[in-house]
Amino acid sequence: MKTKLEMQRQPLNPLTLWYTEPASKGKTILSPGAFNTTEEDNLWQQFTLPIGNSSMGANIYGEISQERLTFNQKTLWNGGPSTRRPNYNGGNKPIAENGLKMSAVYQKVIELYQANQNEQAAELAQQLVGEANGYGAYQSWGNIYVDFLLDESQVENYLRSLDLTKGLATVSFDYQGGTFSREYLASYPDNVIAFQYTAKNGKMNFDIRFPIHNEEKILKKNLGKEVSTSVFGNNITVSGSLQDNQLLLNSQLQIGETDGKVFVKDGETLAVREATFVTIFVTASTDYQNIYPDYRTGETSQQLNERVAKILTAAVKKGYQKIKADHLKDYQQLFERVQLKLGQTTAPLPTDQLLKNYNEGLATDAEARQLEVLLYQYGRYLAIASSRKGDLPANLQGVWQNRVGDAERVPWGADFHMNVNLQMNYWSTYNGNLVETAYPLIDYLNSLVAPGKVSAEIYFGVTSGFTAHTQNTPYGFTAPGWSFDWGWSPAAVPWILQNVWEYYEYTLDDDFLREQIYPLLRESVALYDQLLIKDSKTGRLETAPTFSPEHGPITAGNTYEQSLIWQLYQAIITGAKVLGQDTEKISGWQKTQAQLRPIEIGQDGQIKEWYNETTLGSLGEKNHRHLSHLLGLFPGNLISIETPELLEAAIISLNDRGDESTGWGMGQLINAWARVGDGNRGHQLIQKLFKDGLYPNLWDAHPPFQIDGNFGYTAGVTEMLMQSNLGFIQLLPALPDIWSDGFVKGLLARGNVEICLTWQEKVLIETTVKPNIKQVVKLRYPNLANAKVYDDKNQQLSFQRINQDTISFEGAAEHKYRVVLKQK
Ligand code: FUC
Repeated sequence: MKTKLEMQRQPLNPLTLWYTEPASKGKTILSPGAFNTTEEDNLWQQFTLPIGNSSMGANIYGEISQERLTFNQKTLWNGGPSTRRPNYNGGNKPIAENGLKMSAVYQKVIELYQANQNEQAAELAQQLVGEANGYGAYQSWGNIYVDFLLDESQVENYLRSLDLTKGLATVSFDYQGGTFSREYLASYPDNVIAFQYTAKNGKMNFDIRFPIHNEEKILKKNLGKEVSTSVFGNNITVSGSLQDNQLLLNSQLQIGETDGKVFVKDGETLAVREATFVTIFVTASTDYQNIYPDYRTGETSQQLNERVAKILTAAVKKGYQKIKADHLKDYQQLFERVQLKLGQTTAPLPTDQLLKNYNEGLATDAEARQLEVLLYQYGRYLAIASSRKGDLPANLQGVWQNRVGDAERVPWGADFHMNVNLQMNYWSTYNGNLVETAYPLIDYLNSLVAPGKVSAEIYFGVTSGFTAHTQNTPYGFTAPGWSFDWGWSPAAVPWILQNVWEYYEYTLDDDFLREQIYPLLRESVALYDQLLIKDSKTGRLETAPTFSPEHGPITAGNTYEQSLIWQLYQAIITGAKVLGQDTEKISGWQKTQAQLRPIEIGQDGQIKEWYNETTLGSLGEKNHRHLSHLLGLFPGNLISIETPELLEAAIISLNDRGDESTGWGMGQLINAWARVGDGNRGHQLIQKLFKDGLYPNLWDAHPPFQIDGNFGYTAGVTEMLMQSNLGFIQLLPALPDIWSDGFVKGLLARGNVEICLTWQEKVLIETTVKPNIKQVVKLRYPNLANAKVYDDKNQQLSFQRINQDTISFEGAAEHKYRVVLKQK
């Protein structure tokens, strides 16, 4: 295959991922990862390009002769209620292995801790587990194959791309004097995946199939699908159910406008002949509904079929061009809010080559910046493509998943992991100015309350409040896993509620707070009001048993839980004051919060992860990937530039953890170092992430592929440029030397304030501030008191000087204020 790309093509938009070979020709880098990752899985995770509208996803291989797309629909999950599991109860196990009621085990553990019998308490705590039966896993739906019988040796100028400015994937090449182009999009407004194929100076002949994914002898385990395919007219319909839980599924593919001949080739295949243009539409759904305890819409297979057919018919009628126009409008109004310029170029290099050059130190500065900006915006693209209103949140792989089977084949079941991963998926949501993509998370959390109350009652013996732990699913699995060592993590709920609370912090939407957020906080606080116990030595409040995610000893109280519980009370106290609700409870909550055991500094000056830790390394593992004791630094605000002693200790702890980690671990480190204010260290970690945690398609590698690191990176870059967690907005708080000149537009700060920054030679020149709501805006930057502030009419505005670095002024809604530090 010859490529004359540089000569023939226009320079591509710098926010495009592009390649000069189909995915199957890619040379894999990094290790494939665990979970029996096959060579095929590895190619998929490293080279295919994802499109998605949140509820559906597809990965495009861009093959010449046999085009292939893997297809997903986010609700296609095994597990949960099933005729095979009439007693499915969210994984909860009312009676422990030792024959005691679970809540009695919990009580006994507390008593043992209070009697200082710590070892016995920790041993007994191991009984606090749930059961795996019914956990399930997210299932790949199937593949779409388009068989063009082409002689690949005659192809020239091959290009495969994903344009982040438009949310469009393309494949194009020249063949025997003609040019063949394929364009793919996933539309949120029309709920379809749409293809447009065109041929110039040539004709297209192909067969198209949509087989469901049922490989790997899954049928024997009853983890497969039972489906039938009907091909009629210009439509392929696959309908049936999952063997494991009888979830109904229905997917339909239809050929729309074309000048070619369309006919049914066989019971699985449609044929298209002699076409110069063809449009194809795909949509799918299941009878899943996120309502406890049945999790089904109640539809019959026929009704589901009608619902899916209706969406498809409307799309075909609307046509590709209108669907594309509406897709662009919908996508771009979100994507275009943020612009980042770090001096990047538009390199004439495919993305895999650019990444290679970056990692080998061969990229020019401008090329390196191009890749950094591309990855930044890719995180925003992936959020829009995997998390829209009306849907489940982005799972461990967003919406993209190519495997079938149980959680031994599907990495971690591609579930909702709440001991860091689901949180990280939403770290870049708000400051990246994509608040709309948070709705699925907030809805999902609300859906965990009903099953989570059952878990709270079974495990803690309480009658109010809800809980959930490390892992959960769309079927209300809220039990603590099936092994304490990774499963137990009740503080996962206060932690994820921090992401939910941030919705309010960033939007200041009181109505939304009242209806969607405050009731959730209340349910969580109701639990902690009952769980907190007094530590006999310090007289402080703590919970037991506690476990720092996947690390170290089981103890009564640890920094992870204490920091998160503190944050939870902080949120409810603020929320109650804003809404004027529960005012009689506020002082009690304040008292509780003040009595929580605080963060402690150890003998080496480190933040202690456990209260019985002495020196660094006296407990736990060296370089453990979880930074659970530093959540007060990021995403919390218990450790900050305003608590210099704790900050110093956090730096010691961060250095002790080191820079080697999994993809998401490096993502978290970037954010943590940004909060420290060390931009150069942040950039060092960015380079590490590019080298050890990124595939050629710029997906994050655990390995295998896990999407959290993508979002973690995007959040981290924003935190380097702007932070707003301390009651004021810090401008360029952690700028690396290498980003000496730049511009960023549209970051969102807490308080619903949009920020635009211009800097040169590492010095802030000008800031534009646009409050979306009237408020006092507080800004911080070295010597900001020397700045001049101008309003919309270019009139100089007087401001309050809080100190030499901090100023504030009254901002009117939707007005723009320019803060000028230095003349350009
Ligand atoms: C957490 C991490 C693992 C992995 C899994 C999905 O449990 O400790 O590294 O990312 O989530």
